[in-house]
Amino acid sequence: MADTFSLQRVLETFRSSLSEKKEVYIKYYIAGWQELVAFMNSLGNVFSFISKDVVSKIQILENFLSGENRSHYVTIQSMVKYELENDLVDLTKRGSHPESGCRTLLRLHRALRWLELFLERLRTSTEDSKTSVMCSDAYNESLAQHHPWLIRKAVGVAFCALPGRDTFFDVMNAGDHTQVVALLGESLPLIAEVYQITEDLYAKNNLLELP
Ligand code: 1Q0
Repeated sequence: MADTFSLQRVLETFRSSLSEKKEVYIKYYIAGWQELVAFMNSLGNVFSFISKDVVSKIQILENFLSGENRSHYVTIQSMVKYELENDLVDLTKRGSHPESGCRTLLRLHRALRWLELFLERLRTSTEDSKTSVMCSDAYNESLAQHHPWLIRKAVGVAFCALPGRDTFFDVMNAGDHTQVVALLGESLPLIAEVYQITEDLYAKNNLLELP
């Protein structure tokens, strides 16, 4: 991972995460998240409670990727099959498998929806649009439904500390505004596709509400 964030790299990792058979490689999926965490860290300490949570979830998945059962953790599809067949998922309440790959990835999956909604707002925004508003609208439509009141409050405070739209465009390192908007237009269908494949897989296996 290089020190400066680039939207292009995020795009590339998500592109690499899709196999020919439209399965999702966990390795690249979490690499995409690592890029986003680096970006979030560059925004300041207000966001560290968020990035810490993402980092710990990435770590859980990395441990599976390098552990003795790693051959089952190549794609999200193989992980779901393996964990379900071997009763490795707490399905209704937290029990002996509080940190399964399935429930951990579900948290990132829900956050990916937030990202998709936020980036779509950013793409279609105008000069006087406020990032804090775009962020919180996207949040209320997605992740907020899964968060208790206290976290929603803390997230609301963090949103107020977001830099403005121009800064966002600059840190994406993808050229001038028109180029960023074009790249966003290219990235979003990919992110949406990865999201939808995961969503369908989780829905089919009744995993969307894992504790
Ligand atoms: C740039 C602004 C960042 C705004 C992030 C918005 C989402 C906030 C969510 C914060 C929740 C964090 C506190 C922990 C919550 C956990 O309880 C919760 C559930 O886990 P568990 O184990 O308790 O059941 N965790 C989650 O829901 C995961 C949350 C992940 C949030 C990930 C946000 C990632 C943001 C990335 C940077 C965005 C860059 C945007 C533009 C970049 C251009 C490509």
